[in-house]
Amino acid sequence: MKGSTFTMIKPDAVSAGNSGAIIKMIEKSGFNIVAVKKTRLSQKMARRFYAIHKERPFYQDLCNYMSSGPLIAMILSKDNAVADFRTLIGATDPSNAAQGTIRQLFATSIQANAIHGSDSEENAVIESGFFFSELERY
Ligand code: FUP
Repeated sequence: MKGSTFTMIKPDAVSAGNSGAIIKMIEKSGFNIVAVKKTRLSQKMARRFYAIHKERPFYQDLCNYMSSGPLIAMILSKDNAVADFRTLIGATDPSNAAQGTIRQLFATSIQANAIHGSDSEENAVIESGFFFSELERY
């Protein structure tokens, strides 16, 4: 069954000029881009997006970083989209990311890790709603 997931190409990858190469990998892996938007998060939006991490020591740094420059938000569709996309991006810490994954190729640290991928179908819907209205999605 076709599923969907949500991704952001993070500020480090956008500012390094890697967004084209990353989108090419995503498309070559069989994902269809349903919606795309280049935008910048305010500090307030970053805090809301990562609210699940608000008790973690890295929360404030993460919010500062995620609001530091433009990012590219996308909704992607594919069979088994959430799990397959997590495989394509690799582990959170690029030093643990498998060879050939997006984070192994493009991430520079655990914080500046190039790309986000939703961890469940439910969060994919919530996160997509953060950036896209129903009209933009369909
Ligand atoms: P992931 O699902 O792989 O994006 O990872 P998490 O949901 O665990 O973490 C979300 C983001 O918090 C990461 F992408 C980067 C940041 N983070 C840190 O900055 N430091 C950490 O120790 C862990 C995560």
